[in-house]
Amino acid sequence: MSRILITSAIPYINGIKHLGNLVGSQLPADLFARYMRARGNEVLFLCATDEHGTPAELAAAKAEMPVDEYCQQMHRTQAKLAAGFRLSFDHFGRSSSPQNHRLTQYFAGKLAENGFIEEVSEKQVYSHADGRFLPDRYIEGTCPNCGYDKARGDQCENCTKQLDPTDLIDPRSAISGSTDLEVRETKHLYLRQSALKDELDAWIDSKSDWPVLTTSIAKKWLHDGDGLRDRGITRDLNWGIPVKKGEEEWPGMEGKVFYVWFDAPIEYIACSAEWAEAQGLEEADWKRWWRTDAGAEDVRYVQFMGKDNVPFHTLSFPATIMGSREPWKLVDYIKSFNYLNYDGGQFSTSQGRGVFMDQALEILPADYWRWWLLSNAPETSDSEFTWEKFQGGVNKDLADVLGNFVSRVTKFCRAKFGEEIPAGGELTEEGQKLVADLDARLKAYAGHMDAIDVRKAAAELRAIWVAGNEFLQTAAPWTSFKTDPDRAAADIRLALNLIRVYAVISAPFLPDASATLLEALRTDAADWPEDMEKALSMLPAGHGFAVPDTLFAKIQDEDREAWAEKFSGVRT
Ligand code: B3M
Ligand code: ZN
Repeated sequence: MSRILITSAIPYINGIKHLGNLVGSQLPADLFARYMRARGNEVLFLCATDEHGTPAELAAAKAEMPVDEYCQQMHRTQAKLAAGFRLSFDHFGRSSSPQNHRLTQYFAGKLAENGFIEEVSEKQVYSHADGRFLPDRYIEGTCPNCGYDKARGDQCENCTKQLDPTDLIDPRSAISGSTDLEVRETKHLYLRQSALKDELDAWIDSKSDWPVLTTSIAKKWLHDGDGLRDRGITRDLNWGIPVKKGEEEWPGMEGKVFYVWFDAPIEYIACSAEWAEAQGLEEADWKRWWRTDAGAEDVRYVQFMGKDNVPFHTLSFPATIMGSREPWKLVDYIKSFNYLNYDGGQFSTSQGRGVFMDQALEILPADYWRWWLLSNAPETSDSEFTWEKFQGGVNKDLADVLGNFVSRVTKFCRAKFGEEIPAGGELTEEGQKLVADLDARLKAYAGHMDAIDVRKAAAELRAIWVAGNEFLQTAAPWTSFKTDPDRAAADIRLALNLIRVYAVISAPFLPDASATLLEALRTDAADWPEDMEKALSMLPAGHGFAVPDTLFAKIQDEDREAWAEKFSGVRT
């Protein structure tokens, strides 16, 4: 048994997330967490809402609510949707928690103590039309790196380059569109990441097993001239974590808060403190996940995120940890994702384009979405959601293959032998072949899951379902029943047992279907099948079952067309 710490990138508070966000971090993280638990490991799976910064401020203003109330309400909404998608977080925290205030200020203090913070007089953009300093995200312009004309002052969405607002060509206010901007002087704190460059370089070099997507982005910003320049970690905003040096005031920093990207990853740690408190546990209980001097040396820490988040997780956050010169755990493996596109364009929160988590659950249960999204996860390249592909995937894999197998087996048994596992006969030759085939395939499946190769794992799982159908086709118990009912009974006994195995191994993808199947089989034996032959004889003759309702309904053409139409515009 190992101990696995899993974090998903924490979603911004500024509204309900779309399916592209979901498949890029929280959903695959959940898949992995469920799998690791099923394999008997001790798992701590954390996520939270990212509540600071201008996105929160902007969204609250739009909703005409005080920002703290807005965050509280939206946190509840996001938590409810996460539960709807069966995301099995051990804790869903908030980056605005007192725990994160304390830890963020603590890290800033340690970094200052160790000489990794510099106080800099900075030029900041003031907008006359808006009557205020403009935070980075409130400034738009052309990216100096790739020429994209809607780059934001903090990052170019198109080429992922981290930017400062003054880097933008032809800058304008995102609030008013005004170009009447003036640069004024103000003091800010900078994190001296550049002083940690060699350490970061060596650390990333030591991660030879990381996905290419992760290391290529990290290396690019590490070696790309100014990629690792020192970055401002304070902002002139009202909402956020007040700038302090540990528990002490920080002279000259009155009225300023930490930059959202400084405190957001620290929330991974703070979230475990929130979890411990919610569970009535002690400080030592969360520190054993995070401090290598407090029991975390054998923890494997895995992070999930979209590719635009990689620079912050491979450079800025590790720099924060390293610069503390304290034994906090660094990430062991970063699984990053490309983008999922929507029907010929991009999913977009700001433009309301695509399908959002609440809307998805209104039209179909979570398992349908989980399966399609995960089996089409944008791993090696961007992938695309279209209603045709979605309909095709759901109908073929879930209805025609898995659902059909369950239905045929349970209904045939009920008709010929009654609603219990039939007695008689012994493992047939086809049955033996199936056992051997499944044994090999399950190993391949587990290998892909261990490696977090999501699409490959889904493909192997589908192949395992297909193997069941093929067995049924060759064994043809409906034929053998007429001449050799014992033989038919043995094959059906195996097939019914296979449904239990399907329920167990499919649970990380399809938690609800898995529960339905186990209930129909009247068992809670959900141990991972270590020995396939044993696993396939777990339910003995005479064990009762019920024919479950249709596991997965097919998506009809009318539905597909109606949904395509409904989601073709923008959300208001
Ligand atoms: N909230 C961006 C995002 O949701 C950001 C991630 C923070 S992870 C510490 O994609
Ligand atoms: Zn760019």
